[in-house]
Amino acid sequence: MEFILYEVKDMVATITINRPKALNALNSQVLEELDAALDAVDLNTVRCLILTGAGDKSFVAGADIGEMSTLTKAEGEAFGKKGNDVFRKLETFPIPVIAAINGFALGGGCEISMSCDIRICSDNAVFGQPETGLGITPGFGGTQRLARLVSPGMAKQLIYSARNIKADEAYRIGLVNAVYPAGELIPQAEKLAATIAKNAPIAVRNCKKAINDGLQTDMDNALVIEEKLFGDCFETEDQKAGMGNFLEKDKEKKLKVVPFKNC
Ligand code: DAK
Repeated sequence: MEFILYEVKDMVATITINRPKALNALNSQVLEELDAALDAVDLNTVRCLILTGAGDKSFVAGADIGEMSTLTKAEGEAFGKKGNDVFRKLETFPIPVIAAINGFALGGGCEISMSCDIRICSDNAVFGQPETGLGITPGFGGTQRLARLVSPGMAKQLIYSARNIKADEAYRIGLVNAVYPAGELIPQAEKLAATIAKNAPIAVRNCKKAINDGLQTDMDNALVIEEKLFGDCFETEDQKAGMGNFLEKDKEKKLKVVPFKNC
C-alpha cells in the first residue's frame, strides 16, 4: 500500500494515513487502501484499533480538493459513497477504534474522526467543516455525525459558518475526550487501547454494538438490543473467568487473555 501504514503491537493495531505531502488528504486511493486495511485486520488477535495521520502537522486535512474539483454530479455522488462506505465500516467495525488526532482534522478529516468510537487529540489539533466555503455540503457524514455528537445547534453553527476550532474548544463542546501535548498523544492512545484490550473481548464488542445500535432506535427497542447482547456474553470463557476471579477473591481480578475465537 502506498498511503496506509499498518502496525500491530500486542493486541492493538495502528493504521496511519500516510500522505503527509498533502497533509494526509483523502483521495480515492487513500480511501480504497483504508478499506483494504480494515478488511485485513485480524480480529482474532487485535482488540483495539488506533487511527492517526503521518507527520506532526495533520491528522487528515479533508477530502482531496484537487481530485474533487473536476467531478461531475455523478462522480461526486460516487466519491461520496466511497467515503461513506469506508467511514461506516469504521463506525461499525467490531472492535473499538480510537482516533488519535495529531493536527488538522478538517472536512473529511473531522468526519473520519467522528466515525471512530473515541477521539483524543494533540494540543495543535484544529477541527472544522469548511465545506460551505468551498461550495459544497459535508459529504462524508458530517451533517449527521456532528449534530449527534455535539448538539444540533453547535453543529449547525460550525457547518454554516465553516469556522475552524482549536483543540480546547473541541474539548469544551465534547467533540474530543481529551487533549494532550503532541508528543504524548500516541503513547496516551496506546495506553487507552491497552486498557480496552485487557477487558473481555466479546463484552467490549457487544458494548460497542449495543451503544451504536441503541442510538438508532427508541428506548424500548434499545433496551431489547442491550438485553440480547448482555445475554450473549454468558457461557463465554471470559464471563466464567471474570466472575470466577471475583468469587474466588483473585487479588489480580484479571481476565484470562484468551484468543477471541476461543471465547
Ligand atoms: N486536498 C488536497 N490537498 C491538500 C488539502 C486537501 N484537502 N489540504 C492540504 N493540501 C495540500 C496543499 O495543497 C499543499 O500541497 P502543495 O501545494 O505543497 O503541493 C500541502 O497539502 C500543504 O498544504 P498548505 O501549503 O496549504 O499548508 P498550510 O500549513 O499553509 O495550510 C491548511 C494548512 C490545512 C490550513 C490548508 O492546507 C487548507 O486549508 N487545506 C484545505 C482544508 C480543507 O478545506 N479541507 C476540507 C476539504 S473539503 C462529498 C464528499 C466529501 C466531502 C464533501 C462532499 N460528496 C461527494 C458529497 C468532503 C469535503 C472536504 O473534506
